[in-house]
Amino acid sequence: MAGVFDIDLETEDVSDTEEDFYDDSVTEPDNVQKEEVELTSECVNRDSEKVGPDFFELLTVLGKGAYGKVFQVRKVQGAMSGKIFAMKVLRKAKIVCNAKDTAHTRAEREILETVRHPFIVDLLYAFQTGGKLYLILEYLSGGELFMQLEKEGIFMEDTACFYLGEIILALGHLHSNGIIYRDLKPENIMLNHQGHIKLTDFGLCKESIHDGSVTHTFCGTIEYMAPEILTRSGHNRAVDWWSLGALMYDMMTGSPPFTAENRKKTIDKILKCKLNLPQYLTIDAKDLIKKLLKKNPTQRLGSSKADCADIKGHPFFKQINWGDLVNKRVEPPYKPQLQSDEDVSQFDTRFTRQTPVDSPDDTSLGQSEELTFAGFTYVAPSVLDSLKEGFSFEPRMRPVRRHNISPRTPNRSALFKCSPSSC
Ligand code: ISQ
Repeated sequence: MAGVFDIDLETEDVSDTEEDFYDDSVTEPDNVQKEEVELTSECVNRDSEKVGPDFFELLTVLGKGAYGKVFQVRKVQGAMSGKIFAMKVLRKAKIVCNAKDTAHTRAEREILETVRHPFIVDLLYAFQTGGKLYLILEYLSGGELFMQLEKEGIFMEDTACFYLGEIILALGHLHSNGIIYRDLKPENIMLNHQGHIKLTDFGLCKESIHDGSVTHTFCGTIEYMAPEILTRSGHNRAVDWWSLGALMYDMMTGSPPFTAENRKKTIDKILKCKLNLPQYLTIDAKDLIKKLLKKNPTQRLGSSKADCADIKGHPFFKQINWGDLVNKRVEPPYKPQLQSDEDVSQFDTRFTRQTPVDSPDDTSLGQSEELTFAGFTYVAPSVLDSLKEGFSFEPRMRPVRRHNISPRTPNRSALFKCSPSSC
């Protein structure tokens, strides 16, 4: 999880052309009686929303990593009681060991507070105990996009076009806020209950071991990483467009563009191998992949000041109405088959079968370490709004179709790998 977001220090202005998300043309009728209530985060915290671990009932384990766990939880007190969330729990002691991870944890919390976008996960609360940090995020019952891809094998081009379009809008929004996502990969792309994309950072810290070698510095998935990240030769937001190209290739062929039997060889291929594109792709798809997977970032599509606008204008996306897409007026290609708001059928049973336990950890850190996490606590403006409006959540029932999910095999399509002759 750490190491996912970068604050881009470039000061150039990347205009965000999709600020019209959500239709606010609906105005309140004049005859609605309104009571003015002033709500600040202090009064919410004092009266009803001094949120802590006890406010959440653990339901299911959704994922695990070196730094902690993600649970499905139900809020059992205060505002939004009964509603289902995802709760990401991080151990402070593991994070403070590494200055970089501390900075990244902070960055994640701050970025999720700042960045609101239809295709980026929503942060509702953040709080801490002596030993742990908690992030309460919207629950994304559709699971990982790549679970869907595993089921399908490959996506048809119009399906890939929809998902890539939503991802481009999310990345463009991050870039316009000076943020580089840097770690776009299948595990971080999830679906909500309707089947829309949500970028999350579910990796639970994949970047903690540094032994000086390129191979071991990156502990998570490296197949989607841009060459300039792997060589640590300095990077900018163009790295996200490389990763998008790698994802696009994966969606349409069944595996990432550069793969090998071990990490070192995979890195070698990313750095040196010529791209091999299967014949069955359309001319537009091939052209876009080629332009995104340019090893030299200055030649890569999306690297200009126009950023995502250059990609959105590519013929591969000619059918997309970007205004409709950002406002979720385009029907997703797959609607997750869910029984209820609590359904975890789209998550890996290796996790969901475990008994959920958030082990008590009230270890006190030293004063300076504690300062590291000062200001972590957070209540989202949307939570304050919901209190104002007397929010209530009715459980929704949905039709059911249970799937037998098979793990995605790395050699799902070994057909189009780069051959030694193309290196
Ligand atoms: C939301 N729902 C399920 C799992 C999640 C993991 C990480 C971030 C948000 C999530």
